[in-house]
Amino acid sequence: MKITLSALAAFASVATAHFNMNYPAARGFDEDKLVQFPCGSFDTPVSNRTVWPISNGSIALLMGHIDANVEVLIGFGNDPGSAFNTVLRPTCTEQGLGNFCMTGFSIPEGLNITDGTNATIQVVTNGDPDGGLYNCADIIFSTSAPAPADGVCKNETSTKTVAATSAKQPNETTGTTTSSSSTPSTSKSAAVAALNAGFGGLVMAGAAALAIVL
Ligand SMILES: [Cu+2]
Repeated sequence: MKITLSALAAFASVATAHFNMNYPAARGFDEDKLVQFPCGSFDTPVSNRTVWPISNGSIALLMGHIDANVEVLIGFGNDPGSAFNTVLRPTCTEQGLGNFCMTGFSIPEGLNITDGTNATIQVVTNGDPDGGLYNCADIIFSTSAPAPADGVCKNETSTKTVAATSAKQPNETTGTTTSSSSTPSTSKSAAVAALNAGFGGLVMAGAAALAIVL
């Protein structure tokens, strides 16, 4: 894998983080406890929720692995606990260090989500080398939610997204270390089904979901 100078520069600036969730604001961040399901050791929702739209929402991450499988889930209510049962974005593979902006999130129809509904977004990436890494953000839905400020949700020029290299969830990339209790079975099967539907078995040759241990 070729690493460019700009990628190295980005690497230097984010060298200590697995990944950060910058927008909506993460519930909290502890690098050493990011492996703890469901929210990287932050089990209690915050009171200052980010106002987030029901359609066309965006999520800004800061990636510290040169290659990561990323999945976005959501749990509805004031405190979903670990019930992140709805897949907002099936697993994709992100490549490149630094800023990663995901856009176009819309809440599936039929869930009765209205202005004022609370929820928590969970972003899962694969660990280094196995298990998962978790960041959560508490939100309140509003059809008049402001867009993130300029520059908050952006991509490095080297960032790209490709079809997932595995039909499994990011936290079970190796398929051996995830206990059945660590992930709701409903979201797991939904994610796999969505993956199979969305990518039709497409396999990226040689992309071995390389996770650099930082
Ligand atoms: Cu890491």
